[in-house]
Amino acid sequence: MSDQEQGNPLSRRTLLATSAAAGIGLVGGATLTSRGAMVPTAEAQTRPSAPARAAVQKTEVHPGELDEYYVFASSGQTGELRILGLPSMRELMRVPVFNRCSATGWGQTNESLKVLTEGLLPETREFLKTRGGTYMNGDLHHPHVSFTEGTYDGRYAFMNDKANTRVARVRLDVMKCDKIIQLPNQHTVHGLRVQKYPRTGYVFCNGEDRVPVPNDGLNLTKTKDYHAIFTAIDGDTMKVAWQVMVDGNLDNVDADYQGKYAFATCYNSEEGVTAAEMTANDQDWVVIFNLKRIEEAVKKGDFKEINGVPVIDGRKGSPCTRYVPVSNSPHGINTAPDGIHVVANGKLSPTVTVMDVRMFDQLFDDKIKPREVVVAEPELGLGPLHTAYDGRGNAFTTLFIDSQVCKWNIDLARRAYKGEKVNPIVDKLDVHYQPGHNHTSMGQTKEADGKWLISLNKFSKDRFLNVGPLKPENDQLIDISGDKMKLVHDGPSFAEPHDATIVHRSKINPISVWERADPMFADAVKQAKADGVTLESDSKVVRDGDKVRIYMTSSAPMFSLTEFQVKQGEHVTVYVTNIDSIEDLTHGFSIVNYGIQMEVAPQATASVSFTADKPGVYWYYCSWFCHAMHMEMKGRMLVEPRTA
Ligand code: RUQ
Ligand code: CUA
Repeated sequence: MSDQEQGNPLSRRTLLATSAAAGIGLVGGATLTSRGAMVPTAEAQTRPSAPARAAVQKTEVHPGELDEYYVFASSGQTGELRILGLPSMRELMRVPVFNRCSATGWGQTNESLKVLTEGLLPETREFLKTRGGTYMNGDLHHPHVSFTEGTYDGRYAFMNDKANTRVARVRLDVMKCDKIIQLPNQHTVHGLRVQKYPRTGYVFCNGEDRVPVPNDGLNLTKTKDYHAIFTAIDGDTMKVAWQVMVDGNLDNVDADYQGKYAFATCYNSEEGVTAAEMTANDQDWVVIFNLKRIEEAVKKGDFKEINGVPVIDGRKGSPCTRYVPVSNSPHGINTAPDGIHVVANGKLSPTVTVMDVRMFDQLFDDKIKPREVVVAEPELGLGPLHTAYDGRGNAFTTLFIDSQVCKWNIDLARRAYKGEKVNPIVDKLDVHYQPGHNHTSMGQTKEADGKWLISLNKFSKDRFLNVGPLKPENDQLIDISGDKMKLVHDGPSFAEPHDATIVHRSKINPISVWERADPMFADAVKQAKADGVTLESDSKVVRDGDKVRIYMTSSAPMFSLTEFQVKQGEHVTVYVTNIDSIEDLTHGFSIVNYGIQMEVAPQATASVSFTADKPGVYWYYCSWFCHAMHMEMKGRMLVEPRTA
């Protein structure tokens, strides 16, 4: 670290040079004391930093202060969505999505099981019958917030599950997942992005692996007949709108700001099944999808219906797609906030390929050749994976192998591509270590504000106290408000913050207390009505064959039922309605030795079903700290033994 970075206004070297030139004791706003130490003058202490020094924004968020941005971060193989505050990088919340969660009961409550199971494919449902009915794992890579007219509208976040080919939606008013669907015909969902204009609209989902379509076991080894599928989901209904079969496979995806195109990188144009086969060619491609032509083809019936959804043939020669050759195995693809440039990141090539979306119309009209949409291809360093933008014409590309972020200028890159002798690289910064995704504040929208960049680094190695062989990863916060990037914060994180979206807090407006009419627990309301029960006021045990429904309320520090009795073997459903309406007064419901646990936030109803197969006395208790008498907030479930 230089003296300047450590806080000295001038380094010794600068001092020697300038004082020699000036020959006086007052140099650059600093006074030389009798002992030769530099003391900054008052003027130097207050005036803006010298151009050589990066501007530093305030990162400390003092106790009681709020962050300026939400970060919606993925968690990879953990399967949840995480919400951080930026610039503090404090973790604010974890939203269970594809995982199971002990704290909230996600994967156990009826409300969450409905979300986790209703969108599964019929064959998956069959397959999971003997496996608890739901998947236990998910691999959440890419969370993206819904758009209206090129910027975030705060309605939803959409995200993929690479492990089990699912797409989830999280409601941003309550920060809970309300829909999950599994995609037919496709094997894995990797890249996921949403339509930016006029609104979301479509959620674009890349099928990464190639498999037989349909994948019914009739073809196992004829790999030339495997296919990768691109899916567009309707974000409002969470149903598949259409699919496109492509050549090669699909890695990452993005969309334009005009609402006309989506585009995806492909790293296996060879259509191989081993790494050697997949990387044999010098070139792969970017596939461009023409949304209007696809919609027309669907309207005209120009598709095959496979597993209940329209599948369009978008392989080479199709009017719906174009294939733009780029270097072998590109990875991320990112649209710039200028609405013009799209960058495909080289991964195995030290270059990124810049395309101009304004030329895509001509490409689809066959007026130009695919490579003519390429307007720049700067060489940035080793392992370019993802690119983010500051809204001032600069791009920031992660270099996985070099462990750096490279800041470069799009216009300079275009000029260099035309043969001008200019260097598009503006700055490089070491990150620690091996960055994957990076993100700028509002940088995936038209409102990119160029203030912050986070680099999601896959390895932390020596940056934190050693916690054993499994290390955290490292999310680094970088100030990009100045010419030079400035690293300001290291943030350890558990597996695996693949991707993140930085959203200004003005775009997000969550509520603090549930609406009683919320669809999340509409089934409970309906059942209660059928049982003649008012959830907010009644405590009741309803018997219905071998089913028992227990209705109770919670109000700090009491459950309305301090005991209920069931018979061994009965199928029990417990409904708890939290009638406290004070913000932040969440109760929990846990039954000892029955493995039951759920969260009930203010004004919510939550329910859980189980078979009372163990006779005896089982205490249930409130598991979310709610009151000075929280420990006493409990009751007994009495399970009467079965009589022969
Ligand atoms: S990918 S490290 Cu799953 Cu987003 Cu690029
Ligand atoms: Cu109610 Cu703790």
